[in-house]
Formats: sequence, structure tokens, C-alpha cells
Amino acid sequence: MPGRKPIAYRFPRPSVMGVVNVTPDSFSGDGVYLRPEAAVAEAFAMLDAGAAIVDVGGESTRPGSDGVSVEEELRRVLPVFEALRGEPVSVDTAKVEVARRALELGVELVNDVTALRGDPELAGVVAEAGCYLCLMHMQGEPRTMQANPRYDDVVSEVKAFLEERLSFAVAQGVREELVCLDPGIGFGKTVEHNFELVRRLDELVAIGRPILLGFSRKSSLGKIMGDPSAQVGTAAASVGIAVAAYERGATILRVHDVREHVEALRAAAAVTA
Ligand code: HH2
Repeated sequence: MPGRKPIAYRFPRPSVMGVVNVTPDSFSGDGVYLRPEAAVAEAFAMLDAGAAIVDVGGESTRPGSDGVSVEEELRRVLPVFEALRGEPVSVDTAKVEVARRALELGVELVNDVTALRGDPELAGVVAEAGCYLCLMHMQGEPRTMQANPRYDDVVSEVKAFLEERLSFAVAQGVREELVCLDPGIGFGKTVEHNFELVRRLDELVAIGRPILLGFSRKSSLGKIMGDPSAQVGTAAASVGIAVAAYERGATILRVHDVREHVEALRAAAAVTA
């Protein structure tokens, strides 16, 4: 069986990844409350609006969350993957059993917010499947990560982490050209850390792998508008930061408001083309 083409060809710059949360408690309030039909309808609407792929997740990783059992996560996402067979879909999970079942149903990318640290078997399953992989940086774990995030230099520490995780994945048999990297906006980071990561994104681009960025609706976007207790940001602020990230080299933008991002990024890309 011929292997997949490199991720840089599959997802030209800029590409949009639509977020479909099959959860009751996602931070952005967009969780589709466990109704598979609603999640599937949302996924198709995102693909119609120009998403290159939709990212389906059954566990919230918002700050303070405890996580769900493997059985519950499977119950949430499997009907969605079944209905989306043949469509471009990724699975947002750190659990090997969820990834395995999703891959059997044709999912093409595994998005692991633990960067293969959460489940020792996940690397082997990804390597065996020959699917795409996103490795994301997180300091701490969702339950506690926003308590007191600290770095000497956030960009060089995130970069060193992503390089180490990429080497680990490759050593486990994952083809390097199938991997993208993500600085993990909001995962153990202050508002300043999040914006510095975008400001200096070129340093992460220099690793040589496509960069995926998920800043959409995150609370830092609400906080810079003057509300220190904001839990979410607006769609307009999300579009603004996505364009800024694209201009600094981001390849895949993970977003909730797909049409707005597709149009804004197409306009931004027309300038650079
Ligand atoms: N952010 C979230 C979840 N998964 N995956 C990647 N690669 N990058 C991200 O920035 C990222 C992610 C959190 O956003 P969301 O899925 O909307 O919320 P929740 O985890 O609360 O369901």
C-alpha cells in the first residue's frame, strides 16, 4: 500500500481545521452536547465552508477538567466517525483505544495534546497506521496547568520540547514527513506566553515541520480586550490572531468559526501569493 503523501502537501499553507467537540463542557461553549447527529451536521457544514479537515474530540481539555473514561469517550465519538467515513477527519485524543478505533473508521490524523506522553502504546499505533500526527506542547496537565505556568524563555522551551517529541515519534517508527507540531496555546501558558509564541513563531517554523495553531476563542483573546476574567474570545479576535500566525509561518489553523477563517486566510494568502 503506498504511504500517505507528506503532510505539507496534504495541507497547503494556510489550511483550516474545524473543531467539533462532542462534549458537554468544552471551554468555548460549542460542545454539541453528546448528540452525534448535531456533531455530524456541524462537521459537514465546516467542510462545506472550506475546512480542509474536521477535528473530532470527545474529551474536554479545558483548564481544570478531569478527563473522561475510555468507554465514555468511545461512546461519544464513534458514531460521529462512522457517519463521517470517507470525509477528511482527525481525532483529538490521547487514548490509544480511541485512536485505534478512529483509524479503523478512516480517520487520517491523530491529534494528541500530550505529544505521545499520555499513552505508551499510541506511538506504535500511529506508526503502524501510517497516519498523520500532531504533537502539541503542554506544561503540566489540564487539571492544574493554568495554576502557575512558568518558563525562563517560553519559545525556546516549547521548541526544545517539540524537537524532543518529534525525535521520539520518529524513533518509534513514525515517518517525520507525516508530523506537524503545535505550541499548545493555553496549555500551561499565560496571556503573555501565548502571544509571545505567535510573535516568535518563526523560531518554531525553523524546526522544519508544519506548524498547527489553535488560538480560536481562547480566553487570552478575551483578556486582551480588557476583561481579566474572560473565559473565551470572540470570532473576530480569533480571525485576527489566525492571520497574524499565518503571516508568521503557521500552516494549519484549528478554529471554531470556519467560514470566517477560510475567507480571511484566503485574503491574507492572496497578498503573499
Ligand atoms: N486546543 C484544544 C483542544 N485540542 N489540539 C491542538 N493540536 N491544539 C490546540 O490548541 C487544541 C487542541 C482546546 O480547544 P477546544 O477543543 O475548543 O476545547 P475543549 O478542549 O475544551 O473541548
